[in-house]
Amino acid sequence: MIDPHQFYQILSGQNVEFYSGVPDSLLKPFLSCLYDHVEASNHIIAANEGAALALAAGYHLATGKTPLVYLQNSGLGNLINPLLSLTDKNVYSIPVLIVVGWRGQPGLHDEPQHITQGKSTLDLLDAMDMPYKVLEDSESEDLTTQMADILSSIEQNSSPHFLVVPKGIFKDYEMQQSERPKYALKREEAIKLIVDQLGEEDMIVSTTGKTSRELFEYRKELGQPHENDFLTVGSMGHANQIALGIAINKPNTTIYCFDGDGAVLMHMGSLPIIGNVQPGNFIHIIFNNGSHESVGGQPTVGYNTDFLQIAKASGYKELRRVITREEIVDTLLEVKKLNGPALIEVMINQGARANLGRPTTSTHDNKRAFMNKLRNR
Ligand SMILES: Cc1ncc(C[n+]2csc(CCOP(=O)(O)OP(=O)(O)O)c2C)c(N)n1
Repeated sequence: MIDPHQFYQILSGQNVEFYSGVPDSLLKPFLSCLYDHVEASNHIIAANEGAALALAAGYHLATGKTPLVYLQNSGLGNLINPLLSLTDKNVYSIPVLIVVGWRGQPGLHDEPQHITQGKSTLDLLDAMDMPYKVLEDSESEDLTTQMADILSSIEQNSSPHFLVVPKGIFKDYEMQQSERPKYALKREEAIKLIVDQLGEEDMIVSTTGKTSRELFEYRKELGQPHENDFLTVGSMGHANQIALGIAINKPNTTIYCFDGDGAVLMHMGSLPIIGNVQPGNFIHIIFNNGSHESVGGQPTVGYNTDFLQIAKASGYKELRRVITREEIVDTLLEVKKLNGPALIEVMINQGARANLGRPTTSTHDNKRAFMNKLRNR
């Protein structure tokens, strides 16, 4: 296995000094190491993968140097626009090393949202005429030579080059800087409290990552079916627009969107769309733990972002920020009687159970049950 600190030292020894990306669980050891060793102005966790590449392009324009962009292969869709219309050799020809975590690699078991993405990752790179190398477990000397070859080819061609990282390549890395709890609850406790306040007719669209997993497990614990919940297992950042599409077309049903701060930041332009459509039956709940908790806890700018002011300026009608159990319960009971769109920001700590499971029903069953429940309303 590759020591992430050694990998970082190899890169910095070859003048890679600027890093930007959206975190991925497969890259977690390397990203934790960057978080510990790179000063904040040279490591920017971006809103989405395309934004990370644009930031990196700006760095190159300002310095002439080669930046590194990192992402999970789920983020290739967000990356491709600036990849092909900004950094591509036929446009501005910007040198950049792009490190991609390879979820859903053929032959390895993974969740449904990673299957097609994983199968087509290398084909997509081929189709876009992008040079790539699949990172192999190598000794440090070997790795130094490999990275030197890749970086010199990037500089010679002045264009992007991918490094695809399979599962389990990096050794563990213990992050030195760790978050201290600031708030009363973790996400799972807050989700349980909120679900307890909802009625049999209320429907939920939950965001990507552990939010959906915790919601699924809570229904199981309660002995309830999963038919009220649409679990957005992939498509990070889009849960609130799925919820909006439902809210517009089922005006007699209250639609709750359980969102994450990282997910909202990823496609924040969606908030003014909700505010302008003005669905009275839409209650948007952001679980703000200031991090991409589901993929390793890398920080977002969530704790420093005033989501309430943004939602207000976007046209939301009701705005609440809650921290304690009592505030959550009282606010839910109050807001469900009002006309939306409403935003409730739940300020929470990082953290999740180590034994948290994954949905055991299929995505197809989830969709069918959810649609059946909505029918005839
Ligand atoms: C487009 C895209 N980029 C990255 C990922 C990997 N990913 C899955 S969950 C997640 C973090 C989500 O953060 P947030 O919305 O704040 O929720 P939290 O995990 O903190 O509850 C990331 C980065 C993804 N699934 N899709």
